[in-house]
Amino acid sequence: MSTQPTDVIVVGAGFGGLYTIYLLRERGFNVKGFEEAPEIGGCWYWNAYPGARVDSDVPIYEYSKEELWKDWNWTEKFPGRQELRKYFEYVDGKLDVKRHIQFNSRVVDAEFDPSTDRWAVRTQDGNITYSRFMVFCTGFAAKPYIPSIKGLENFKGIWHHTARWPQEGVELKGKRVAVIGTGASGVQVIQECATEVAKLTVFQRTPNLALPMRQRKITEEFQSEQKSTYPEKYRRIKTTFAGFLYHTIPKNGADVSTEERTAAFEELWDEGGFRPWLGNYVDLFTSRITNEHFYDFWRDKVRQRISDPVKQELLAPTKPPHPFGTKRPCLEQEYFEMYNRSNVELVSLKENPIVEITEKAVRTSDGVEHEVDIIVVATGFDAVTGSLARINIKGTDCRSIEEKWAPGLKTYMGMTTANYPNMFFLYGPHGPTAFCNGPTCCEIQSEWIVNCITYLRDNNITRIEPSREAEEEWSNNVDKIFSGQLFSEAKSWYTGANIPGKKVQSLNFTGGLPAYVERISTVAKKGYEGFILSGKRTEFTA
Ligand code: NA7
Repeated sequence: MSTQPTDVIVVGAGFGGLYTIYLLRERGFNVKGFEEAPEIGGCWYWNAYPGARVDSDVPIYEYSKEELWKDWNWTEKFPGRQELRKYFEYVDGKLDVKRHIQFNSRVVDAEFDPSTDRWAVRTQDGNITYSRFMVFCTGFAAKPYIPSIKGLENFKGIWHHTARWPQEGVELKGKRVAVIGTGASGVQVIQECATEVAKLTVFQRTPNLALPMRQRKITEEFQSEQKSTYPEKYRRIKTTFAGFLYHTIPKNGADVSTEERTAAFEELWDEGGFRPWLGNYVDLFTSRITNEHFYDFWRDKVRQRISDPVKQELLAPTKPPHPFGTKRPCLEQEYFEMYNRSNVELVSLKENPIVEITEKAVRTSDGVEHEVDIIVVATGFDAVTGSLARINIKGTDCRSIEEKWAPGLKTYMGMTTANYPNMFFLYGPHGPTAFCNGPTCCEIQSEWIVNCITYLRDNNITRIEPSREAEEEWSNNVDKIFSGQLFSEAKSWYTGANIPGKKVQSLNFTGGLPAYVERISTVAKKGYEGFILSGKRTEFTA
């Protein structure tokens, strides 16, 4: 058992965790990191499934610090997992953060001691570490969701959830493969393996309104030429709705002529990536008219790529399955063309749900036994809150965070929650998380949190927590913005509706990054308005 207290414990070693550790160390704090995985990379370690790739393009899916982009070059506009993992190693070579992290160490519980204003944090090996502050950088997708499908445990072939795919891979070539789920993970697996497997059976519940990735190779020369523009780009992405390099079109799509709208949609489509989603008309998420116009445009584009009319209707239905973009679209590379292959079968679970998995097959309600060798379970995550709720974090009222949030999510600015003093989290509940490029969101929140902890140290304050009123106001604000949008019409991880029994609500701040940054900056400038600060003037260890 460790008794030596530290200043700050950081949980998680992905984008957020590494940057937070680095900033804290540079400010002179004694920092200790815990990471469940044996290596750095966060979600890029865990999601080892075939075809895993980021949906943000170069140069925005990386740190904006010059030391880290100056000599680093990517090979593709949308980098794949292997390259991302090399990038994390490169970052560590520059920032030297690994040495602060204890790997293979899952944090299982944490308890706040009001008599010392410290957290006692226990890892699965039973060791306890004491710390003044705790920062959870556990991401939004740390708790995989595996639905209870009758008989899955009896399957004699190989099956894995995409986020627990073996690091050494699984040979799919020549095999009969089933993919359950067509979210971002399912789509990537499908388009990656369809050309090499003997047979691919896709079990789809809801079609993915996927957008063209427009992937391409990028050379070092090209990137060298571009690098003088990076500082301005990194400044600009923090001013856009979702941390990308484009703003929304500052007009209502519902108000413009059909010709103007179609021309705008064509331009968005040609550019591809997330631009048709996050750089579309400003009323895309609030106006059903604009949303349906774009859905019709998307459907007609996609249908041209699918030869079988039955598959056309299943993959790009006449009527939208949900408003476009209210469930996360993913980026695809010839995903729809894969369904023109004779070895790819599409099973619609809406008509024929899975009733059982037998020793060698997936049986659907029409009695068909789909015999397979491998099942890819691409059914997503208990997202956003699940990453924290799976840890037994006890606050001042002895309730776990899971218990606190069960009736309704409450946070202050998506980084703190009442009754959990000295605890911060980033890229999680009530933050801009689901609508913000990951590294951008992590940098913004991480800098805010480290500035806050520095302020506390410099003012000999040993305890901070949001007031109930501040938490209530922020949470109501999140709900209010959300209620004026179309997001509640989709059953997705954005709202918790993908998990049976989970309360359906907005898990994310959907007001856009500029509004978020404005608010958190104002709170800091006003001496951390909305927080209760108290001090015992105990020394920090640093
Ligand atoms: P997602 O996007 O939550 O997708 C999960 C998929 O699994 C989705 O198609 C679901 O259908 C399907 N699903 C879930 N439960 C079932 C059951 N019981 N039966 C059949 N199909 C099911 O997870 P991903 O891992 O793809 O992506 C998560 C995020 O990670 C992604 O958005 C990126 O930000 C990175 P449904 O749509 O609910 O009908």
